[in-house]
Amino acid sequence: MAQHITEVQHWLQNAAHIAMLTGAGVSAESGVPTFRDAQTGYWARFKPEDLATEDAFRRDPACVWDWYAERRSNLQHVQPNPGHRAVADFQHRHPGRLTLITQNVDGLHQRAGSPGVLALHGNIFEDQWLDACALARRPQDACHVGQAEPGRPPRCAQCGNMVRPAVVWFGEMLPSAALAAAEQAAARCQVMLVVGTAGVVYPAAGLAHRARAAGAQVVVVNPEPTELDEVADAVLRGTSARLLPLLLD
Ligand code: BJW
Repeated sequence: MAQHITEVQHWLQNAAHIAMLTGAGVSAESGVPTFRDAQTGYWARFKPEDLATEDAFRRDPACVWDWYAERRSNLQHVQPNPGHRAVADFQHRHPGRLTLITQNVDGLHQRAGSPGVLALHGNIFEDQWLDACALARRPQDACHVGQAEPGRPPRCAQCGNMVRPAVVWFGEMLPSAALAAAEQAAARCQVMLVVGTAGVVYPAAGLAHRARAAGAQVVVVNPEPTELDEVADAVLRGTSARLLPLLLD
């Protein structure tokens, strides 16, 4: 392992461009639950098809809204950890050298100070219309979230449409600009760090395959085995709060 770390540090030192794909594990040491941990993960307690699909929201908007409201509220009390901070520090010391791609919606990378985060699965603190708004004229027009009433998610104060969290649910397209930029970074990097993700959700996980196919060294950082270990040139078993400060020193 120590030898592996030294080798990966060497790859990173020599890489003109690094891409990093992060997942829920990066925020675990901040106290944010992951999705697939067998004991504490969200999907150990809830079914994804009841909470993370558009169908689920249309069936029971209050239940889905409340779940997101609780997660938003819990996130107010957590802080970025040394893993998030090591990435942000590296990006500030080496401007433009590391493209940060995250599946996380928790905003912790941004709060740690990372610039230009490519948030593939959206942002839990933002809202969007459930259906297209007839009053919106430009794509950047935002909805005006009204007051939530007990048992009912809020509606847009302007057009009356239902409002939902601006995250990417199963079966939905990822934000096209962020995905295109992530694919470009995967295709041009010399090293891709895959940190704190089980590597089972696509198209995000496909970025590691893409980087490998383009000749990059792929490095998995995770305390547990992942679906992407077989694509990796090196697998570092450990937590991100411990290993990222060592790798990105
Ligand atoms: C630590 C740690 C520590 C713990 N340090 N590590 C190709 C093949 C098969 C299926 C598909 C495919 N292409 C598309 C699909 C379908 C689907 C999919 O991937 N399904 C698979 C699950 C089977 N994908 C989609 O639907 C995507 N959309 C799409 O493809 O659109 C195209 C299209 C649309 C319509 C028609 C046709 C095409 C959208 C996926 C959206 C995922 N959304 C969620 C919810 C977001 C909102 C929310 O937060 O509520 O995103 S699901 C959930 O999983 C969340 C996460 O971002 C995502 C990934 O999870 P992640 O980050 O890997 O977390 P965990 O919990 O799984 O893993 C944590 C890891 O951390 C573990 O490995 C731990 O060991 C580790 N760890 N402590 C470091 N301290």
